[in-house]
Amino acid sequence: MPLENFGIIDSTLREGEQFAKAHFTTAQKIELARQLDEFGADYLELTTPLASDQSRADLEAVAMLNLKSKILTHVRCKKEDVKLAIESGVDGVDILFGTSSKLREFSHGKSIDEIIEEAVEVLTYAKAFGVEVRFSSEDSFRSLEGDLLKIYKAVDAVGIQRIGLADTVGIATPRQVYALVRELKFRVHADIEFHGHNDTGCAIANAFAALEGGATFIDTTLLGIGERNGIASLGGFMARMYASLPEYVSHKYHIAMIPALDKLIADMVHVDIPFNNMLSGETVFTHKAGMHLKALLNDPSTYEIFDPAVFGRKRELKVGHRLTGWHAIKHVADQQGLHFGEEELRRITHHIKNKADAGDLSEDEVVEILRTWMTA
Ligand code: HCA
Ligand code: CU
Repeated sequence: MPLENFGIIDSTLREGEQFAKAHFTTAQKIELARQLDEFGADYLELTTPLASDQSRADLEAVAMLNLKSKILTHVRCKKEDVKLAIESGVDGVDILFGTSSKLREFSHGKSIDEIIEEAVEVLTYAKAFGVEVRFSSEDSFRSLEGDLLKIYKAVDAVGIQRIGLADTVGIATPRQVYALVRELKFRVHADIEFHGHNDTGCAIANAFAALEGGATFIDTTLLGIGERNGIASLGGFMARMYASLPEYVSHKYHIAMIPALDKLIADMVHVDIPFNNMLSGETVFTHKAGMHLKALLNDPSTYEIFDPAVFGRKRELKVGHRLTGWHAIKHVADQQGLHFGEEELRRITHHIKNKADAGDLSEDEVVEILRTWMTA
């Protein structure tokens, strides 16, 4: 399956609002919508207008911005929800129904045939308004495959735009996602969307596997915020896709915006960007071990799949520690205009390693050692 032609449905303003620490003001929602639009998100999904009066007003305000990103809202499979969504001015509705045995037993108590009957009725109703319609089965990966396929075939026959698979509890593995999407791809005409939670750290891998299986839309949020530990992050997913399809991704999306977008959301929800966060984490372009530094100084692609400059970041070399090597020390010395022979550099490096056994040295301290050595 070709991976090109995938699109982003960013749900920072819906799934992201379900993050424990999120509470967006109207101004923040507008700011996020504008920034995500500038980034190039194909769709933005917002909280249902039924959530609260302010949610409804905010949805209307964002829908009125006339962004390039299409505006979706996420509603229950009910006509009154669809009606209110459409009155709010959205381009499409994302309709959700729980299909797993757990949700059927403990949440809405409906049989598969009842789900199909209601879904077909509501989807037909929504479609008649001329908006885009998506149907998704909550907790798809703990639903029986036969049930899912039966439901999807029935809703596909209505002629909707997208069918969604949701790994609501983050239990799916990449192989399972690939297999289910592929199976579905043979049976439905609608585009396939994947929404995956990150409870076991598989959200991005699962999203990628969904695309390999033939899905074309992936749900993301900034920094991955959402229920519990969230879903696939926009930045992480872009890192994955840029590694696979650099031209397509950099042409379609403003990937240089990712670190700033991550910072924007981190500030809004009062968290730090995790140190290891793809593309925007503090240490993700920092290299340390002597062997890495040596090769990297010859050619950065030895230990980097991305040029940090593409994301407005800088490569950092950490040299003042016991894992350092003489090539790295030579690099620092050369930058200072201090030139030593190899034997001497090896002795200096040995000295620095000994000192650093007691704790890392700053670059200034390394420079100081080099200067003193020169004049000694
Ligand atoms: C929710 C559930 C959901 C829906 C996903 C979807 C999930 O919080 O309402 O509509 O595709 O993870 O199942 O986010
Ligand atoms: Cu979710």
